Amino acid sequence: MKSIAEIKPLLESPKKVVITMHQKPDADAMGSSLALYHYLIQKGHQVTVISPTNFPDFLKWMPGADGVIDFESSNDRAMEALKGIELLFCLDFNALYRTKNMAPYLEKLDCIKIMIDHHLEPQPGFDYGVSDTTASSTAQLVYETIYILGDEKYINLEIAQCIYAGTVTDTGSFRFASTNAKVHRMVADLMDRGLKHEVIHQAIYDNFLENRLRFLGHSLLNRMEVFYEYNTAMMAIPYTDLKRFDLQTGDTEGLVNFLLSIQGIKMAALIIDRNVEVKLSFRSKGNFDVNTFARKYFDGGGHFNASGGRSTDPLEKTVGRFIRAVEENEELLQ
Ligand SMILES: [Mn+2]
Repeated sequence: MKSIAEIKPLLESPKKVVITMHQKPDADAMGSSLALYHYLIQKGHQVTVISPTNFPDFLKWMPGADGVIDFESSNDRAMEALKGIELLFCLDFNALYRTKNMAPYLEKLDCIKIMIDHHLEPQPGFDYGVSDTTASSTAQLVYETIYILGDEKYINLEIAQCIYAGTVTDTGSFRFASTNAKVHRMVADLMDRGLKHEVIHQAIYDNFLENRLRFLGHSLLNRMEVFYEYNTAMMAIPYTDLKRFDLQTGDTEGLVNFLLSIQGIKMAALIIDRNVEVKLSFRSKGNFDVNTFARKYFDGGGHFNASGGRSTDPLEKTVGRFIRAVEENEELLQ
């Protein structure tokens, strides 16, 4: 994979471009994609952003979000946008399978593929890109890319808002270890460019419906288990809970972080029965590597301190497997 700096000549003449992200995008996937979109349209390119699936309501305020095509619900429009593209940007993921039903189409595309990402163990198949696992967020990498290309004059308010949204969410509001001085300098630069951070916080964090808080209370009271001997906390959510509280995409976002706030806990797991398959989210503090854990036991991966996995076993069986995996890792969890 050639370095991202080398895409400069490719951007000198107008191109047909698609930007895509991982399925069920979070604020970093959507924020980095839309930041790049607002940059590339100023450079005169014809750009479409495609999400492999639907995305949560709390991302719909983002400038440009109303133009994002959902590959599943607007498949004809997505296929039309992909026709004859010259550049494909893949943001906040590093393996095509992360685009779910879109993956077979992306594999067949005869175009230049560019990755901008911060997850571990990138897959081959990208022509250009940046894969920096020390970056706080993909949004930060988009910001740095614009600087590398010498185009910082294009960083307008729309771009600043999208980059800030991706960074604030992926750093847990600037508290994870990845929040270094560079991140704060970037935010200072965005503020110099007109960013009002409190507007973004309100749009992301003060925008829930009542049912989401009721669900949170129910989950903390009735679904949480703490295994002090393994410094691990877990929450297993049956599908009936998702129905009962009428949860939408994104409503379980951040739930796993509550578990990590318990004194002494080093690993947290959120296990949700999504009906077709069981999804697992892992978080850790310090030196317990949940990327390896997710890869080894649950067909997943991600970052050292944040990862995800999946299981086709029923919820109870998956929980049993999780507990056995934790027991196997007893020493590493001390
Ligand atoms: Mn990210």
